[in-house]
Amino acid sequence: MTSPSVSGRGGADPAALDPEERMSRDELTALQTERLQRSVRHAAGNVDHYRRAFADAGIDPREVRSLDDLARLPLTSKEELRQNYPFGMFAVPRTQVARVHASSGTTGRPTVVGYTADDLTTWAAVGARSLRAAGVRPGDLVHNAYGYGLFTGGLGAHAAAETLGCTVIPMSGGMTGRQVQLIDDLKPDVILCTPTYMLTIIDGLRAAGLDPEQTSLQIGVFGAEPWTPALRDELEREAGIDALDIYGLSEVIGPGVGCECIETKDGTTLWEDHFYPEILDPVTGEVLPDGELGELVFTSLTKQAMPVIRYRTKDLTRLLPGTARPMRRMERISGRVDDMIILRGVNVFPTQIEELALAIPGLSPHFQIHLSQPQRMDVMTIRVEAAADAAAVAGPGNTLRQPIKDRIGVSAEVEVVPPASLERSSGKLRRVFDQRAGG
Ligand code: DLL
Repeated sequence: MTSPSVSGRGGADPAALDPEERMSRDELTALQTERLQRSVRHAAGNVDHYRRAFADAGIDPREVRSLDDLARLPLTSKEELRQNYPFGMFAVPRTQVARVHASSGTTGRPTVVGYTADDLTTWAAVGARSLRAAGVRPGDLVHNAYGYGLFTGGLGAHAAAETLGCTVIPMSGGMTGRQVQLIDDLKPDVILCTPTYMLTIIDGLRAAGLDPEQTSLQIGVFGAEPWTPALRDELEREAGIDALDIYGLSEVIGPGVGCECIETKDGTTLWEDHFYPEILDPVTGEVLPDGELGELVFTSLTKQAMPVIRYRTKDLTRLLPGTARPMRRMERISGRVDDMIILRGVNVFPTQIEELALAIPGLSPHFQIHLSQPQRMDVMTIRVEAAADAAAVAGPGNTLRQPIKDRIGVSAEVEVVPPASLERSSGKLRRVFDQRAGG
């Protein structure tokens, strides 16, 4: 599924890579093992939660010698981080914490994460490594439209680009008209934002009478929400850019846990020298072999302020062998366990709808999924905008209903709505609106 480079940019010069990116699997395993031992002792020695969890599981942290021993350690959930709100998971005194971020919990308390000055350096380094993998080069002008503030995207991507040696435009999200103007005036090479916000920027360029394909932009590094290869094709075609996938989460470090490499565009290479991945069966908690679909779990190997041991991300993916780098890749996230819709017993992810809607010429990628329960029966209604240039509005809706039935196995109502009528977001987009009892 490798799509060719649109911008003509290729992979990084091997001499520019970090030594860890070129390590053989054996060298990497040795480094991971040594770092794992240190990280486990650091967590168990300095965080009450881990001290207790290890004791409850009857594990002496000094017994953790190999990567295989990891499977014996207790898992960590977001709920446990919440229970230790705000600073209970820190392994260093608060005065040594240089910065905090918080992830916006959709319900209840947010999760606070912290970084020492060294952690911030590590984060900027893996972020710079990510952007370099995506084809960004020192000297590039980078338009950063991830939100600045407690959200990890803006400041994380900012430090990554600066560390790589780029010139950064700290736009943050929102004020699309202004984003469009600055893209036209400053002529950035690279844009960083969520993939759905890039769609909004493309619409904004058009509304301003500009041709999105003709801007100065060559590369977009998109993440923070699930998106599909079909949306990559759309963004590449509409904006004339290479569109690369960057992954991360606040609890593990932020953007830059892994990133796609421009020379292969075949899934996110995970920076395994800092974050050790496992895939679990989300129900039984059993570790699954590489290649199997399950919940992604990370153990931090170098973090000081807030080490995480076997943290359950709730993201569903599979681990794949390395290609552009010896480190392993993961397949695009198909969705979060939380976002999975269970409709009359069938599991549905918004990414499946995205893929099918994008295959129909008269439809746009802007859609919402509404779930309701008239007469106690679950009903899924897809509200999707017609493409701006669609001749007929009613026709394409019918053409979406059938592939949903054939490919996903559920019946859905499809309402085609006028262009630009659905809500946009400058950050993570909400796709699912569940009005069912208990939804
Ligand atoms: O969204 C980190 C980030 C910022 C990544 C900017 C990339 C770019 P959180 O707000 O803590 O951190 O949300 C983390 O977002 O567990 C996934 O569910 C989702 N996510 C992040 N990147 C991707 C991606 C940031 N590339 C949660 N594909 C994660 C799919 C993603 N989902």
